[in-house]
Amino acid sequence: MASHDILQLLVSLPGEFVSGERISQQLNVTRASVWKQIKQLKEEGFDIEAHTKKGYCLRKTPNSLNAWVIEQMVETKSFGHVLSIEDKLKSTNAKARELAREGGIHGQVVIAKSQYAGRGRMQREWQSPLGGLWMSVIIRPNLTLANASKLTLAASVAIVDAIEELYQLRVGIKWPNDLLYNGQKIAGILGEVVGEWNRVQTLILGIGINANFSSEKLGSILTAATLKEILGYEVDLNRLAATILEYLEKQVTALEENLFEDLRSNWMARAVGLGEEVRVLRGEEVFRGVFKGISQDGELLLSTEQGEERFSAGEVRLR
Ligand code: BT5
Repeated sequence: MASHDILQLLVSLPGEFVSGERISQQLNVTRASVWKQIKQLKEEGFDIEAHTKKGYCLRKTPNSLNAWVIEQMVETKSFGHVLSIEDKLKSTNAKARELAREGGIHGQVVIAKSQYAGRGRMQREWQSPLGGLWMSVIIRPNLTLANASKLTLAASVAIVDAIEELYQLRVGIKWPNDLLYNGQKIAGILGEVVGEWNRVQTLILGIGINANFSSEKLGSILTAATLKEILGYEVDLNRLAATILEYLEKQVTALEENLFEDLRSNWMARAVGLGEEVRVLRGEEVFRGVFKGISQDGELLLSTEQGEERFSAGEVRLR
């Protein structure tokens, strides 16, 4: 923790050298301890320039995931203020559930650098190699159950907005929770209610983004792409996490204030297959029709030969 006090000091003086002596006096630690902690920070990926006479200067924070960096970056009321990063987890959603049961707070975040049993919907597998952003947020919203189902829509729009702001990349949303670029999946969302279904007190929002790895790592999944492949460079995962949390908090707050219309139109502006003939799978059933949009209750609207069908769960297949 003390090393973060050093960071705090260096960050507060951007581009300036701070002498070892000043650090040791201000933080009441020995010069040797300052040196040791700077060494540790460098190993964590902080680019700190050391000069024998002038002292230390923080040049750049690391691209790789770092809880302290995200906490400093994030400009939110509560999202991401409590945040932990693990090297490897079964699933961040499973971990967030545990944390929620132990009293985890609204907006608390858990991130894993890799997951060995990441989950998609309906117990499907979610491949989560190193280099991705695998993150779950505990949400204790002030929402009815009906409105809580709109949180996945809110999360989709939040991620799309973040990716557009950071990389000027326009990503499409395939109902209900796939984010696509040129038809390839780059991110998925898994919303799960903790506790009883008839009362939403806590929801875990799992977000998986294929960021800094090559899609070859995904083995047999051929319909995926990663940000690194699309952009041609590695993205700053801390900035990505922080920006998503900012947009997510805004969207969740808007939902709590019953402002669904903006979200609905933003969602539809990004929807893939809107106005087109699609198939919707619900369990064993297959429906064909024209994808008309999202209702005021957040359901998918399909115009079929038999009339209008509404779906709150299922899968869309594009032509
Ligand atoms: C999803 O499910 O898209 C939800 C994915 C949520 C993942 C996050 S990561 C953090 C948190 N912790 C978790 O354990 N989960 C959440 P679904 O729509 O059911 O899509 C699953 C399908 O996507 C699989 O059956 C594969 O075909 C495909 N798939 C698996 N891994 C993928 C990947 N990394 N990229 C693209 N497609 C993938």
